[in-house]
Amino acid sequence: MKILLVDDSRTVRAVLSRMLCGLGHAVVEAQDGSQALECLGREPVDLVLLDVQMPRLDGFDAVRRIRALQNNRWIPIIFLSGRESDTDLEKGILAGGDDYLVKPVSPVVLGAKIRAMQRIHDMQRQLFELTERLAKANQELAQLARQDSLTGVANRHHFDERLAEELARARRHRVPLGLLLCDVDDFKAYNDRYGHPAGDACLQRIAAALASACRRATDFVARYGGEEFALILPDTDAAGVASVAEAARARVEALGIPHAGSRVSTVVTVSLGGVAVVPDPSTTPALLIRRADAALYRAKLEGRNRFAA
Ligand code: GH3
Ligand code: MG
Ligand code: MG
Ligand code: MG
Repeated sequence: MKILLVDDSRTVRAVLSRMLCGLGHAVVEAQDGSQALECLGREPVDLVLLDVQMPRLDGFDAVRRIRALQNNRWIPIIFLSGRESDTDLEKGILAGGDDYLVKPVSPVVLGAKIRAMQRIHDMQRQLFELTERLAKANQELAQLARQDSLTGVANRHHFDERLAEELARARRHRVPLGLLLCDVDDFKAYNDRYGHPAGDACLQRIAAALASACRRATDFVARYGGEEFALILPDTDAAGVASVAEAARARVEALGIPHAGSRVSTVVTVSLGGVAVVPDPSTTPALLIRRADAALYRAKLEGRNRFAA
């Protein structure tokens, strides 16, 4: 352990320092409370041995200042006092010390007391590391909970959250909000012919193609359902929605995934329905989805592999 030894007597420091080194610890010395504080600000130590009677800042005041200085990181502090006094012992503990020994102290007692503190200190470190790992795991979990596990794009839950947020933002700033719904054409036939695992792989490539069709960092792709995707396009008017839709359609087609069972092409294609609105107070997420879905239905009716608004 790295121990900060605080005592105004040079002789005492010399004796204790030798004792601590003999016990296998590294020692940093300070001759009063303010020097101790300076030292703690400069370098981290694992334990403080603190004299009580010292000029300027005494041990009791020093301990209060040390505790105030450390926000939530505990460091063991043992008083090494010249006075055997129950009142001082109580005062020292109340001020924030962890133990109170009387000088002269035997190496055996000092070693054992340090060992006890070391145990708590280690436990604290483990707890700290565990807390950090837990926080990181929680973050990862939160991320996973918003992600579609097959395609890696946002899931339905995340989509619902984002759509509500973007709708509120568009209303506040009186700017248009675009929404696209995208459905794979004749996908049942694709699964039937190539198998479900190939269908899954196909969905993964389509998700990536849709993401690559988004030009702005604020555009947002989600898996809306089985073989349906949704794109939220903030600050995008009808012309912008049509242009992203065409880019998305073209990119999926350009993947060139063979689809012999398709009624409209030789490769996998998608149909898209879109809407763009400057929302007013009556515009709800459900209304936007309903309108995009109606447009998607028209795109299907009009022959698939196309966009309708
Ligand atoms: P349409 O052009 O009218 O959209 O025809 P479709 O065959 O795509 O429409 P339908 O809704 O009848 O079929 C959707 C298919 O998508 C059926 C379902 O098995 C498949 N599907 C949904 N989710 C998944 C998935 O996660 N993986 C795979 N492989 N297939 C899926
Ligand atoms: Mg002293
Ligand atoms: Mg569908
Ligand atoms: Mg479909």
